[in-house]
Amino acid sequence: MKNDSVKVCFLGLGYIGLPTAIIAAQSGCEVIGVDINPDIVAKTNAGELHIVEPGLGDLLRQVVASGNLKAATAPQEASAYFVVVPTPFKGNHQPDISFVEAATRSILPLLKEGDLYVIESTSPIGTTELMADLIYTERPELRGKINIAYCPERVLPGNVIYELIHNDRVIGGIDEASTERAKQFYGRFVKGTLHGTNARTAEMCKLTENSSRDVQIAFANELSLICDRAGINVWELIALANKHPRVNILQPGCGVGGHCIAVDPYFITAAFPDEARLIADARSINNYKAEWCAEKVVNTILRFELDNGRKPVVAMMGLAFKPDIDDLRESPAKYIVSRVMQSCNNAEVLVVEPNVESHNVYKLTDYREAYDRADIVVFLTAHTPFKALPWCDDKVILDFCGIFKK
Ligand code: SAJ
Repeated sequence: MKNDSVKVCFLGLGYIGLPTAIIAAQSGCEVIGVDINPDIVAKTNAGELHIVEPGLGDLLRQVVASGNLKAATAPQEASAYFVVVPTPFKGNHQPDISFVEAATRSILPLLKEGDLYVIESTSPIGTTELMADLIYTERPELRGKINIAYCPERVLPGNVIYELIHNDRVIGGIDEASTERAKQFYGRFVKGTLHGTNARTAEMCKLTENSSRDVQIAFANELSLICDRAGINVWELIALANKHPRVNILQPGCGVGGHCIAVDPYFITAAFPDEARLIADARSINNYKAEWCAEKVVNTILRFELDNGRKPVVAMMGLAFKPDIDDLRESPAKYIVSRVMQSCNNAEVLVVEPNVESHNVYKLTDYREAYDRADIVVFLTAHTPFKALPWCDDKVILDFCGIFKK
């Protein structure tokens, strides 16, 4: 890591912006972290992490104490600006780049010759060129005098510090000088290889990575539906098929959640509806899998009541969108729990999520107590502690995420 100081401004202190700002500060940059939320700014300046990420709290305290990271609600003049704000989609699955645009507009008065401007937010193809047009329209004297690039993040929540430093990065400038300039910056703290390309390819590369995973998960989910009808254990089937040297099938689950894989493919399908058929089908299959799981639970509850003449106790195991995290956003497990709660007043439903202390809608039950009491156990998220629970022949077990596999 180089120690020569450079002043940089990160716009957005969320799940990606904050860790990247911290790592940049640790590499010797003087970092201004900007967020429109004053609570996030206050917490960050107090050295308190507002997200859950192993190991990051200590690093934050170090860079705040050293003075290398300061948070603010408005941007300040710097020599490099990084846009790391959310890009959600609107009701019709059209991407919403209004936060990227607002962040870009906020630095327009500060930009000067020689500056670097980088978008990290997942963005539809053409966003970097669009923002370049915006900058040059408002500040025509800067045309050709600043560097503009797109560099998507690729880190996995839970392993962010390691991946920020060690993952390869794809860096696409609007021209070669911009690519080189951005590569120089990321070279301060990235140990992975920095791959240069153009902005459109870099934008599409990010969308491709997450769409590829979505398509592969959809294949596993489709197999799980077929196997359910065919009376085949899908976990055993996939394990056996994966013994082939060139087959590597992912795992089925109760749907795809989070704010990346369940979102990014729509940035392709919205722009290329005629061509992106497989990508669109994968989205439908993964969305349908959550519906299918909810229906299966509701039907199992009805059958139990018919067979036993009483309401069952049902344990819904897991609310997070993937194993061993506390993140419940866009979680198919949470969706299934709400569907079952709405449809079934003929059951006592116990909701379990060992990674969070409390929930504003559901009263949470300890996972062991819920498992002991339940007539019907529904595994939604493959949290590690669930795997130590004993198999019980006298319970109906709906294992949507492969806790017991055999
Ligand atoms: N899932 C399955 N079966 C699997 C793997 C995952 O059903 O075999 C489900 C998970 O349960 C979860 C969803 O997919 O609901 C997404 O989880 P994930 O672990 O696949 O991905 P994310 O959303 O945590 O992070 C992804 C990563 N992208 C890829 O692996 C291509 C990460 O590298 C990106 O940085 C991140 O999206 C992002 O920010 O875009």
